[in-house]
Amino acid sequence: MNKWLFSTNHKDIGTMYFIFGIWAGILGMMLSVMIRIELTQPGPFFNNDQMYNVIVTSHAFIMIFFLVMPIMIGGFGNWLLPLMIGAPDMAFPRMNNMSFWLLPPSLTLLLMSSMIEMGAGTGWTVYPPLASNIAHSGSSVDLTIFSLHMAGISSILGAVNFITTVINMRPETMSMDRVSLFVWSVFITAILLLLSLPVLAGAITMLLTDRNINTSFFDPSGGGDPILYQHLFWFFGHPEVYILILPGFGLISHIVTQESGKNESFGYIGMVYAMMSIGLLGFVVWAHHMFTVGMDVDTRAYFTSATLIIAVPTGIKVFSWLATMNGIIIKKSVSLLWAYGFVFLFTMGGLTGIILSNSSIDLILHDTYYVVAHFHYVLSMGAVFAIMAGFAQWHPLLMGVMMNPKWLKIQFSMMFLGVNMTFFPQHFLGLSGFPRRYSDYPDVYTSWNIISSLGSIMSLISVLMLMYIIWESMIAKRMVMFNVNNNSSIEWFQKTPPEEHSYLELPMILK
Ligand code: HAS
Ligand code: CU
Repeated sequence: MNKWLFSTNHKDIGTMYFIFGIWAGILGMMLSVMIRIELTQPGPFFNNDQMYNVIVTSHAFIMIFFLVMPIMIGGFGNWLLPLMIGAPDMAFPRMNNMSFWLLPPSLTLLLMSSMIEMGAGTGWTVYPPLASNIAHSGSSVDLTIFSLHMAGISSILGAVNFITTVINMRPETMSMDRVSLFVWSVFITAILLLLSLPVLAGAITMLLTDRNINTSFFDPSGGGDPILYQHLFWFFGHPEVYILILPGFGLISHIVTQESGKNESFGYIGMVYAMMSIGLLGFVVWAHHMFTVGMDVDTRAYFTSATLIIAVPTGIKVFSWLATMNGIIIKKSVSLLWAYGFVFLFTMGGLTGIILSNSSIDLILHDTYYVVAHFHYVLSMGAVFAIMAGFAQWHPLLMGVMMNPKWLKIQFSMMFLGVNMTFFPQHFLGLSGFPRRYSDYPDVYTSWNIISSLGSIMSLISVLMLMYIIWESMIAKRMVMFNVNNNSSIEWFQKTPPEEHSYLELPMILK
């Protein structure tokens, strides 16, 4: 009880983040299956459009705030960052506990919001006037706002903790140009969180007072402006998408370097500056999400150009990963397979982002499935593939046992096919005008929607298979051992190792 509820240990808290994130991930996945069921064929299935929108909204919130962020920053960050900089724990261990325990009540509020009244069918952007009393009376949206407040507090405390840990807890000899790229990525992510979340908090609090105490920040009839909300939201929202991917960049850099048997990543300093530029530029491109609000042409030109520039540092990262892999004898370790998949598919998603950033094209594509395809390539195949790569890489450290590598490769192949089958056709749907957040459509869109839904079933089966593989690894107890004779190798054994004394149990050496 004390070990978990009152834990101040970075590994235990990291483990709790993993369990929480996986649980939330299953929930988010079930919601996505419901979305695909509704869209498998034209005509109503659930026959409740508000409920469909509530499902879409919860799916997005859960995947962003309760799956990707907790696992990447809370799970991998807590577990690996102190180990990588040689610190005994995080800088503020009790605050670390609070960061974690704010999340379960936050998720509970979100779930409660969809059980009462009409639910929050606002999309994760919660734009007024849809999110105002006029279209969402009752308290669902208020509970969603409180949920975001709590998740935001959790993340801000976590960000302060990571920044302080990286600055203050390194050994004196470890200068910042020696720390792992994963440490850099979490450090930069934490700064983005610290600067962007308060703006979201401000925006949703203004919405809360508009809804409940008659202010009119976003209500034109009282002199307010709904576009103001969009600016505030996307000033947070765009940095947020880099918050979701930067720790993944760090995981991938670490895995690619290690599994390629190289001593350091190609262009280490370039990688650091690329992440800093992505973080910085991420704050000056927000209005590429609002090209359709009626901006003047100069503003559109600025936001298009600024957005395009992000392809440069991101290109530096992609080409540096490729250069790091260059010349190796291709080794099909599971984590490297996920990393290959990441580099390929994230780049695809990045390129559709470049297309969307052209404001005149975006006037056509905004709010279509093309956007949905774009962000699922960078998230479902970028962020989630990075998580999978990290999990395959560090599972023996986290759990002390080994998963079945052959089954993991089958699982990778199924997931790779599944997500591409789900999201590639969504580009075609978007290009032919299929709008996002609609529960029904004319016949002409049927074929690609069927293929997309079948793909999602394939991904679902592959995730269930992963759950089975994790369970099997726990009951089969293939021990992972650290070979002391040969410092660089980690080996595993079904029972006991040949020479008892030259092997250490892996979690032991790091505890
Ligand atoms: Fe994005 C919408 C543009 C990266 C996530 N994005 C979203 C949404 C999400 C999201 C969640 O400008 C939907 C939000 C909502 O609910 O409405 N995005 C970009 C651009 C990049 C980008 C330019 N996005 C991400 C990442 C995400 C993410 C990373 C999360 C993990 N995105 C947009 C735009 C919208 C948008 C518009 C609004 C659309 C709308 O209408 O609503 C870049 O950071 C991507 C850079 C990466 C690459 C690939 C590697 C680079 C190489 C270098 C060579 C390439 C060059 C380009 C020189 C570019 C290999 C040449 C161009 C060619 C076509 C060949
Ligand atoms: Cu953006």
